[in-house]
Amino acid sequence: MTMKCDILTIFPDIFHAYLREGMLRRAIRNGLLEVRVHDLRDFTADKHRTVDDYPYGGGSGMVMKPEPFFIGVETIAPVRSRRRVLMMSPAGRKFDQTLAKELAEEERHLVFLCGRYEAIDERVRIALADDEISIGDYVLTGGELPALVIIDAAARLVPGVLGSAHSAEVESFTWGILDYPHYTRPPDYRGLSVPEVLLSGHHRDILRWRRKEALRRTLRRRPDLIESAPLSEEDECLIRELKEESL
Ligand code: 9D3
Repeated sequence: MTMKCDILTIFPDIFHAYLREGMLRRAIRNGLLEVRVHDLRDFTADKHRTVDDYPYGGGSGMVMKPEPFFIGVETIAPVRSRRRVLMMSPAGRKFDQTLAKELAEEERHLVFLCGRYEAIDERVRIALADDEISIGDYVLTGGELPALVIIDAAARLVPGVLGSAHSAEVESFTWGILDYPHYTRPPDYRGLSVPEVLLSGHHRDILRWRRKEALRRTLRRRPDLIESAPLSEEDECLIRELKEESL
């Protein structure tokens, strides 16, 4: 299964550098990910290739015109049933791992609409967008980084993109909780030692230690995640231990 992405933006160059490196580059080379970046100005009709205009009703800031988005989407993905239009917007649904998984499994072309300036004309949201997505409660200068964040998070979940032994197994281990602490050589660095259990070679003890440390971190830093994480009987037992040790 290939993930197919089309991006509409006034800054196409932003995408190319990131997509040329690392795991996404490999995914593209292996045909597991297709990304086409389109310049929104190519879908304007006037001499100045205008993409923004003054807001009706007044106020500060410019608004992105609807026409380039409509013409762009209808040109690059003309059949409605074969596309899913994702509008990048600070007012959208908060992006999370569940949505990343859903997009990784999407059969339709994913069309990312990236805005700049103050806003995108409301008719784009009403008549063109299927989803409106935010990556979090902080203010960016446009939708390009959000589109890259979403593509990055979803693409690594496409089967074959991550090394296959790695992906499913390891991620189900820590799904919904924080990761355990990791160490590599040397065993002592500037007096900071690697926990003995990791050098012991006792695989069951190591698994138990990792799970407990992951739960410890989660209880300390993100207790909200514990509520919704899928926890086993053994996890509940480890949590009781941690609470007796007062974390
Ligand atoms: C007070 C009005 N501002 C909304 C918070 C206007 C505004 C600021 C920044 C409108 C758009 C932007 C640019 N941001 C995005 O396009 C964006 C975004 C973001 O800023 N944060 C998190 N997710 C996203 S998705 C698109």
